[in-house]
Amino acid sequence: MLSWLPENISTYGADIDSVYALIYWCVAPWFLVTEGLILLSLLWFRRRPGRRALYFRGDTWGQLAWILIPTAVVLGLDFWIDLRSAPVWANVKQHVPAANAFRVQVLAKQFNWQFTYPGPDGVFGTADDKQLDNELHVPQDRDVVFTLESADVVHSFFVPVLRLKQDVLPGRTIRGWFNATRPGRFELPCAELCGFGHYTMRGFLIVHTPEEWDLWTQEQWPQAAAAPAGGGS
Ligand SMILES: [Cu+2]
Repeated sequence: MLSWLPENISTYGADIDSVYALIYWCVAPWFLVTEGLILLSLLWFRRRPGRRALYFRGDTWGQLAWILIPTAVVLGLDFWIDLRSAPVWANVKQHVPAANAFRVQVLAKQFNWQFTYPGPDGVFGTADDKQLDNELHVPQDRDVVFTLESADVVHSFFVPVLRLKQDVLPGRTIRGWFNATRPGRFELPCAELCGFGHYTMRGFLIVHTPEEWDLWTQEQWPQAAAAPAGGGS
């Protein structure tokens, strides 16, 4: 079921997929039934000699039932989806990340992603900040808190394997979080048509195991390598 979805490597991805599946199973049978009825009606009630079309005013309960019952079913399914998706949405939007969360700033611009890392002191706007284009390095199994800003137009921060997509709006700072559960290198495209070079606006999320993470931070901040391992938070 839904096997065409990309792999999921985020802590909240399975919940989002379950909402997808619920919507899929609500919509797919309904689609087949309605399209089937339309096709059947086309054949069954097609024009034939001596057969006149009838006009239904819909003023008997028997006729109204054709409208009211499907409406009730659709509303019921809608509320079911709302009920199931509200806690998932709340977790993605209102989760308070762990105290040891890794923080990174994202600046979207025509046409690349610029990531700013706070360095070993964990504070932005200091001398050990580091900027990388199109490479978002994060530790595995740790909350990552990011802020999204745009230097020009609307972009969209999209990481399919995290089930994460968020528009980036000029003039606003939008906060988000994720927690990646598997190491690897994953695509991070811009999902909003943002200009002529939109198709080239593509970065990568690189999730490191704890050992790789220590190595990577030592490479990036060799002057801090003497400090306790696991820095860069
Ligand atoms: Cu873009």
